[in-house]
Parts: sequence; structure tokens; C-alpha cells
Amino acid sequence: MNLDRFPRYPLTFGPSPIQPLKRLSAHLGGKVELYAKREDCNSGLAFGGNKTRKLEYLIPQALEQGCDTLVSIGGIQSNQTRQVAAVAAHLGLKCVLVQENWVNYHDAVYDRVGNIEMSRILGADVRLVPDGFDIGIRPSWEDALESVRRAGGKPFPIPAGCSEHPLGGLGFVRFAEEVREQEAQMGMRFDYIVVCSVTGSTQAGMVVGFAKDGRADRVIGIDASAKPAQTRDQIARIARHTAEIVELGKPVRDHDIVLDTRYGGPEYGLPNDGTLEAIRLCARLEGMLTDPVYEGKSMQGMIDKVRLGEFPEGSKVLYAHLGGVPALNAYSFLFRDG
Ligand code: 1AC
Repeated sequence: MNLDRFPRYPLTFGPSPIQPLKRLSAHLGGKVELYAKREDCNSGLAFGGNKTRKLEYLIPQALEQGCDTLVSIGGIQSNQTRQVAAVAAHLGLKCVLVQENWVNYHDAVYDRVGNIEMSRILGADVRLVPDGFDIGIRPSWEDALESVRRAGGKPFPIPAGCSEHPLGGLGFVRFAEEVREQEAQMGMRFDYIVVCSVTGSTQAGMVVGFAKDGRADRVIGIDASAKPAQTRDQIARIARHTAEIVELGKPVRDHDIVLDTRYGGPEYGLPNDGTLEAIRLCARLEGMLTDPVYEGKSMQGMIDKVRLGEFPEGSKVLYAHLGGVPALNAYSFLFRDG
């Protein structure tokens, strides 16, 4: 595998920490050891997160091409767009963000607090559009790119979740390399890695990275799109493309893409009762916050799989916390009583 041939612009602090979730593990019976890798504190740029790690491989291209404006897209409470806004500010670039109406959640301040508030403070040109949820390439984003060109600027296109960008999978190939180094220091090896999936490149990168040591199918994606067929196709496509460009030297097989579809409902962006229970349980046992859109659903999935005995006794499970917590404020009504 050859990741080093791709230039990387450092935006993270270095390896993100891995912490044991001892009280949660004990609460769930103590037969499985749970750990979290904290991508939610991987950077000082507006709280960082998984997209900041991916952007490390996209930004060299933007700089090399002399682009002056990063243009990205997501839902109103997109973490992707907040991270792009922070990186643009850090690099002295302009930023245009298309925020689509991806979530059927109605709260008076949904489009004013959390991620979108931060993006505005970071100086991004935030454009609200009414289109609904879709993880593919969007006309609203293409219009935004064209508007930058018309104004004489040079846009750098960053699709939703960085996922459809040809280099979008590389950040999480590197995540697997980082985990291997941390495993060597800790004198242990994780049996499973649990990760939330929507636009696909986080899981796709992990599948390729962990394929190197035979753990591709130990990456357990928890679907939070509630449109799992599209998410699965996108993971598979991005994983195969990423495997090719990093010269993995082995095929990504269909069964390497593991996507658990039981926890994504009722819709993208809306929690179910189990999501809210998982958010509270993890917060109260570990002091670790998760959110109703992404991390609460993957936490719910991991907890449920432990309860159902789906991880063999003695397994060491690494939960990838991708950093969706800034959206919590937008859901304050759900937690008005704690
Ligand atoms: C959907 C890409 C996504 C975000 O935060 O905008 N995770």
C-alpha cells in the first residue's frame, strides 16, 4: 500500500486519542472491552472531526491549483460544512457553503445554532436552499461553484462529506495506519471498529486501511442515512477507487462492506428512542457526548450489538467518534428534561 505518495496538509493535532470506555463496558456485562478513538477532538479548528482528517488530503490540491474559495455542501446542521469553513479561515481562503434542508426536524433555532452558527462566525458565505436529503452530487452545489466562477473566483469543489472527491477516502486509510501504531504502543489489537456511515468515505477509507492486515470486514458500519442501499453503493465504490489509488494490492470484496441497517431510522437526522437512550447512557457513564444524527446512532448500534451478544466474548471494540456533537444545540428540545 502506498499512501505516502499523496501530499498531506496537517490540520489535526496528530494521532487522535484512544480511550477505554470502562464504565460503559462494565454496564453492558463486562464481556466485551469498548474503546473510543476521539476524532471529535482531533483538531483545534472549530472542534475538528472526521472531515478535518479527510481535508488534509484535499487541501494540497486546492493550494496547488491556486483556488481561492472552498465550496461545500451538507444539511443545515452539517459538520462537514463547519469543518470546511474552519479550514478555509485557517488558510485565508474564502468559503461558500450550500446548506440543504436535509432533516425533517422543526425547531425555531435549527438554522441558527450549532454547526451553522459556527460556520457563520467563521466567515463563510452560508446559503440555505430548500432541497431535501441526498448524498450524491447536487445541482445546488454546482450552482454555487458556477456563482464563484462568474464572480471571477476560483472555486475548489468539496462534495458532501468529502466523499465523492477522488481523494476523499485517503484520510481514513491513514486512520487505520494510526490505529496500528497505537495498537503497537498499547500492546493490543482491536477485533472490531464501529463507525457511523452516511456519505461513505469514512468507512470506505477504513475498509481499505484495515484490509492491509485482514480486518476489512471487521469495520462495522452503522447506517445513519436511513437510505442504506445508496450509502452501501457509495462505500463500495469509494473503497474500490481508494484501494486502486493507494495500490492496496488486493480486491475489496462485497462482503468487506458491512453496513448494519437497524439503527438509522426513522429518517436521516431524526433519532429514535434507542438513539436517545444511547446518547444519555454514554454521557452519564463516560462523560462522552454524542449527537442525534451520527454518533448517537453508531453508539446505539454498538451498545445493542453488545447486548445481543453479536461481538464474541473477549472482543476489543473500537468506537470511532467522528465528531457530530456541535449539532446537539439544534436538538435542545429533545433534551429539555435531560
Ligand atoms: C453528511 C456528510 C455529513 C455532514 O456532516 O455534512 N456527515
